Amino acid sequence: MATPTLARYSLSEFAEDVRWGLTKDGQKEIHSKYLYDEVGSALFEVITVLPEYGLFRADERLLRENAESIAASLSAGQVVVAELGSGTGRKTFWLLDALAKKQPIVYSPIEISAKALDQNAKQLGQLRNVDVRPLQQPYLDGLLSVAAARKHGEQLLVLFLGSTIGNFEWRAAELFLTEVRQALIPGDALLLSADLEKPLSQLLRAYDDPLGVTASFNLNVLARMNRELEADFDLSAFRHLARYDAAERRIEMHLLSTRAQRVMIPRAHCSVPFIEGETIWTESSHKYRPEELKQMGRRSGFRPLRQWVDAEWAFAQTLFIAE
Ligand code: AVJ
Repeated sequence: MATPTLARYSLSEFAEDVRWGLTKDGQKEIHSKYLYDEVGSALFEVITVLPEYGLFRADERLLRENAESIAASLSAGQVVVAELGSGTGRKTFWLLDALAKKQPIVYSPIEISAKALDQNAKQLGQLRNVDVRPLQQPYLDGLLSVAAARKHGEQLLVLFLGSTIGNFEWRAAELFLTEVRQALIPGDALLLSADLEKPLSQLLRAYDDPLGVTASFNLNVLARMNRELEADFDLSAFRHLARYDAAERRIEMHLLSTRAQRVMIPRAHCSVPFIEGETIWTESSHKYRPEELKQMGRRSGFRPLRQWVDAEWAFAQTLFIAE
C-alpha cells in the first residue's frame, strides 16, 4: 500500500473553525467533518450496525444487488475508481469485486480519517486485481489528483456513497456536484447515494437511537475540543438533540446546553458563553425525493443513467454520466 498523503486538518485549522463557529453572532455551529476524529469514526462504525440506522445497510444492499449492472453500465475500457469519504470501504467491496472481475482496476479512497483509510486499504487491497491508492485529502483535492493521474482512454468512476451529500445545504450540494463534474471529462461516471424522505418517527429514531450511540457520536466533538484544544466542556451539561426541519427537509443534530455556562477553549483563544437551552449545530442530513436527485445531477452537468431504490429503507443510488 502506498503511504497516504499528509493529514488534512492542522490543529490550528480546527482551532480557527471552532473559534469562528462558537463566537459568531446567532446560531453556534461546528462543521460536521469534525465529528470524525479517531473516536468519532469508531462510533460512526457502531452507528452503521444499529437496527435504527437503516441508511448504511440500504446502501450496502443496493451496491451488492446491483454491482453487476453498475459494472455493465460502464465503458468496456480501463476504469479508475475514486471514492469520496470512503470510510473503511466496507460496502464498496461488492462493487470493486464486480468491476475487478472484468479487468484490473485502480481504486483511490479519499478520506480524512487516517485510521479508516488504513483499514480500507488493508481490506480492499486484498481483492484480486484491485490496486488501492489511498489519499488522505479533502474530497476535491483528492479527486483532482486522481483525475490528473488518469491515462488517456481510462474512464473515471466517482463514488459518493452513504448519503454524505446530505450534509450539504441544498445549494451547496449542487455546487459541490458541479465542482465534481468540473474535475471530470464527458463519459466519466458518478454513483451518488442519498437517503430519501421517510416517516418522521423513523428518521428521529435513526438519529437518536435508544442506546445513545448517536448521542455519544455527537458529544464526542466536545470531548475532542477538550482533548485537542484544552477546552473545559462539561459533557454532562450538554445533551444530544436530533430534530427535523420540515421546510428544509433535513434532520439536524445539535448539542444543547442544559444550563447557563461559560466554556474556556485556550487553544482556540476564546471563551464561550451559553444560555440555558442554547445549541451548537453539528450536522444536517438532508432527505431527498428520487426525481430531485436526477434534477440536481442534470443541473450539475450529468445525465442520469439509472436509479435504484431500496425496498426496505427509502434510499436511492443514482448513476450519472458526465455530459
Ligand atoms: C455519514 C453523514 C451520511 O448524515 O446520516 C449518522 C452521519 N449522523 N448519524 C448521516 C450520521 C448521525 C451520516 N452520514
